[in-house]
Amino acid sequence: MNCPHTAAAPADRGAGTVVIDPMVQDLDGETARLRDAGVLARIDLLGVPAWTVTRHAEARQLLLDPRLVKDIDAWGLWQSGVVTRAWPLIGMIDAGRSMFTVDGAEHRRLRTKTSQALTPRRLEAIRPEIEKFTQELLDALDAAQGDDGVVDLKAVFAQPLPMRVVGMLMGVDESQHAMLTRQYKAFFSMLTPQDERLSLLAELDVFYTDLVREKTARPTDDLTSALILAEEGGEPLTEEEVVGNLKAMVAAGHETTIGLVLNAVRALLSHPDQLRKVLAGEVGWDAVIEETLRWDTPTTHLLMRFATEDITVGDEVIRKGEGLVVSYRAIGRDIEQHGADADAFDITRPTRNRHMTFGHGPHICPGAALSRVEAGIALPALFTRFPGLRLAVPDEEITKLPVMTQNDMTAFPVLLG
Ligand code: STR
Repeated sequence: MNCPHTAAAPADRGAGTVVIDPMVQDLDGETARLRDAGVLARIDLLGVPAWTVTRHAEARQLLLDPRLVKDIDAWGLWQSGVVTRAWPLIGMIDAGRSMFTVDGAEHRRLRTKTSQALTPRRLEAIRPEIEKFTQELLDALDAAQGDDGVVDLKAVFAQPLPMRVVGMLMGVDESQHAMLTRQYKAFFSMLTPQDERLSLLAELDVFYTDLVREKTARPTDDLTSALILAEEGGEPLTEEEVVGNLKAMVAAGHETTIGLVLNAVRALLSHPDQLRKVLAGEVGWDAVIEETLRWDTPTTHLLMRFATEDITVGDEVIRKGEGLVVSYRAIGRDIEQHGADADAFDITRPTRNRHMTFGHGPHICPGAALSRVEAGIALPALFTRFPGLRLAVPDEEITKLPVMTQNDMTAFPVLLG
């Protein structure tokens, strides 16, 4: 088999392998194929074989299993040199030492301060600022309408809002936001040549290292400064660890909430009966947010964990050294968990809060509460300001970006009404 990204041809993919489409032409079809391929499915990621878990119950169990680790050195295909830094998805795994890549006691050490800073109670303190950013961006939307009245809700609203919020939390100056948005767009896009991706990652490393050095010299009241300062009687994080956490939080905080806000708007506009119920106050915005998280997950596939021993799941065995992806989009559509109509968007669904979109276990998303606060402010504010909001093109014309791990729209053209 011809595989341009890896040093050698991967092992036989087997008949049941689902090839993950880098161009994301048919996300719903792919999600259904994954579900049909079994609880544990074989997938192909640009020529690299892996397992993925497609069901809620089994994913929950695997996410608690200490035999699965995030350390890339536990990956057989990496040890043998089959997968190298030339593989376009390597930046999703080999991302430096941080809470995203370390397990066990060290992981708790890397993560504690971040999770403490992002509790619902602590987030109440920044709610007024998020509300202010939201109002400013609503003004910007109004001002950005073209002669035809069309404006891109993604570029003008959904994308800058989470960037401002995570920038404020981490102490990243606003003058850098456009640069970061551009770099992450190129990082995630499969159209970016790998040498460019590697050099932009190196540039980001320099940027974040400079920021950490600046905050070390002149600490402020942001989370980056808090990460630098040692815990009472504790071991301080190293510069590399602070940089790793900062990178992970900016990337995650920025990218995923864009999807949550846009996917919710899209779902409501294509289900006007449900939008009416929300606007009439019959169903809360929290229900919209949770059902959107379940039905149209911002993260399609989360890369990757590695088995340190053979792990049996039903009839299949994840062999020691093999990689496991978690396919959150398929998991949200699990019929056993959500019923036979799992493919339907329904804000009154009884199981809408029982999704696993933020993960489970030690690595469960530390930003979950933040994303709920952001979406909980942005969505009602948007529909209050623009009650006649509607899509400027037929829903079928909305396209996905060529991003293998995220559910990311190219643009979301609307008329403000
Ligand atoms: C991007 C590149 C980087 O420098 C650091 C990280 C670590 C956190 C990752 C992030 C990555 C990609 C997006 C992730 C995020 C954690 C949650 C987020 C996977 C690899 C999503 O679920 C989209």
